[in-house]
Amino acid sequence: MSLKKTIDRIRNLKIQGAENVAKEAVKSLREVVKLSKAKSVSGILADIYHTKNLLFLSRPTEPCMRNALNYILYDLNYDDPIELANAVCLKVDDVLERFDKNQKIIAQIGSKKIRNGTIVFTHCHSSTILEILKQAKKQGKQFEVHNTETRPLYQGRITAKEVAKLGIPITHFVDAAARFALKKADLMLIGADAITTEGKVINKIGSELYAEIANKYDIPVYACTDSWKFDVETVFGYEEEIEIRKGNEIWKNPPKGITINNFAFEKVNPSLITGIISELGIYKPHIFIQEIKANNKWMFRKHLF
Ligand code: RUB
Repeated sequence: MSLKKTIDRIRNLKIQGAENVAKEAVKSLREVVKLSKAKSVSGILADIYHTKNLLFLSRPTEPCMRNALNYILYDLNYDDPIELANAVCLKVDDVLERFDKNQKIIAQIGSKKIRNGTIVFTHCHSSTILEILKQAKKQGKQFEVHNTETRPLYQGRITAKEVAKLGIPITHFVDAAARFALKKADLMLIGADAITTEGKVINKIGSELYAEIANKYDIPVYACTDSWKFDVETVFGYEEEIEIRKGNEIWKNPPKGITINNFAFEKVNPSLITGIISELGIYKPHIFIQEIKANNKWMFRKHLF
């Protein structure tokens, strides 16, 4: 797929979910490097940095994509243009393998939270949550899923279809009925788009509201995520309103005089989160941040920003 097409598809949410966005972005960088007409190291690097900047802008709320691209760019010290291009392609393969491997680890850990008879509540569409459910099913567990439609773009329908395809019973609720969906649930599992430096989980709008309801009913809440969702740049602060999308996603032609707020994401307070499940294990949000810092030192290199 061309870089332009990938960028359009990320912007229009045809490619959605943090890990899918990151994977498609790195594949796109590989394509640019393979097709680059540059004959010198500086020429290829210029193509790489230009591509990276365009991809960063395609969905600025996705640190997983930024981390994946930064990882590829970090320590690229080559004098030969062919060696440089090959190194980028190998690093892309590394990153793709890493995401798949980590999702399998997260699925192993997360599936332990599901027992026979468990009702899992989830919101939006997360490839990580899907992998956990798939793993629990593979282990022969009999359980059910409750999920929300996730207006305005109905990513919950993607989840519902994929869960049903796995042969797991699923009950689908409108967003406003989440209290009913949660009341009978035993476990809330959500994905994450970002983890802030304060340990807040950023995920689809509604996530904090549902976590509050889950807390009220003593239902454990786990955010399930690759550690590369950590957003180093929150060091510089993250606005309260994250990714405000076009109003016409909610109401195509509203009468004059109506303001539409279409917030795509929200922060979930760490106090509402029982644990963050990642490839590093299960940790309370503040410990998770310490683990990320210890395991991903390259992320903190200033030149990457
Ligand atoms: C998707 C969403 C997902 C996270 C995690 O929002 O909020 O829960 O991205 O997904 P959108 P994954 O549809 O707006 O991208 O676990 O696949 O990374």
